[in-house]
Amino acid sequence: MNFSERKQWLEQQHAALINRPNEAIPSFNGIYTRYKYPVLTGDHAPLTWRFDFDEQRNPFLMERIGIHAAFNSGAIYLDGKYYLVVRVEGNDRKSFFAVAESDNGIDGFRFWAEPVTMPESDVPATNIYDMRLTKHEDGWIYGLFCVERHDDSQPGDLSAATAACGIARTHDLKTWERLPDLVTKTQQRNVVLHPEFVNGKYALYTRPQDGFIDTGKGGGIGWALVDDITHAQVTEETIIDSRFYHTIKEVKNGEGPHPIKTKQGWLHLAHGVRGCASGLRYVLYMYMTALDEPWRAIAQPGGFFMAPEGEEFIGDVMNVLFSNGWVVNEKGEVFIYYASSDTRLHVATSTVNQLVDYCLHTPADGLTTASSVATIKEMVQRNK
Ligand code: M1P
Repeated sequence: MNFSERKQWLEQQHAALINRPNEAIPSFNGIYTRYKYPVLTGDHAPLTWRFDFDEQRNPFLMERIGIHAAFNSGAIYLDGKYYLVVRVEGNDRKSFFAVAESDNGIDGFRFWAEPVTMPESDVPATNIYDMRLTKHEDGWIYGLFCVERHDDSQPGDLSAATAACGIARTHDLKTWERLPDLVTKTQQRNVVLHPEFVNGKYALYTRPQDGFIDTGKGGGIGWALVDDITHAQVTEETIIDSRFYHTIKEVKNGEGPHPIKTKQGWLHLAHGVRGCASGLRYVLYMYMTALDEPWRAIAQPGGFFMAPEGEEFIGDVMNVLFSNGWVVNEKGEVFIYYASSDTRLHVATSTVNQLVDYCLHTPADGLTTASSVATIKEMVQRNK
């Protein structure tokens, strides 16, 4: 193939991928519907990000910048369109944010022409990722994300890192105002802004952690109120969703996107992590909190809501499902954007009514085998 033939071939391949219709997979569990294809992968990244199309500079028309993953995405539904702020990762292991949009939320996602330029805070970051989008009642759209820097207190350890919560806000997903990072006593990842003021304050779901990977004494998902989002500081933090021995969230957990408001309470999506012989296993779970007290749990369905299946097991970091984005449209349909194995992004669809029913009627984890067996037997009895 000469240069122009190869260019045409690349464009055809890319167009076939990004125009591929998605297909619903009939749902056996009746709780949500999975889809055949991921909504985004690294290969969906525009060719102009990856190839220099000048024949003089790139006579072999080789890829100059590799993009290997598109995953953990913030999501927002605005004026009838589905927007994702995607964590895109280059072959150089740097994550960055890029916006993609779709008319129907299940296929046809297109990246905007250029990635997001996120302004730096006072101390520049090495890596930023996992944005949670919140359209807050103060009128701004906030993006809270993880800011990773080398831990310079350990100069001899090249893997020593710190995680903090970066905060930025926008009205159009194009121009971002960067605010100072959240000030907290511990490291933080998976911090999420609640969409409403609570007692006149901004409210955060937090995830205190002693180390960059290890949560240590951090007991689970926390709750904190903040007076001023432009100088956000956590002074008091209460654990509202704890980790437990021999559960899907034994090692750690973290809030997903901000909760969805329903008549019956706030619907929460989170991830839980346990350790096993093959490493850490990340699954998604749900819980519900009271409408007037979003920190008070009213339903804690036992076990995982979604776990890796098929190709979802495989990728850069195996055996991981992670979600930091979901949206609800005016029909009450819920679009859950979940990533598999830190590599690709999928959608699952459900409805607010189904998810509330799931939360209110799935038995809680009784924390022992005896309790699980008794729960099954109760249902068998009722079914007789
Ligand atoms: O690699 C799995 C996930 O690990 C981290 O999540 P957590 O802080 O809960 O362990 C994050 O780096 C996340 O991006 C990643 O998907």
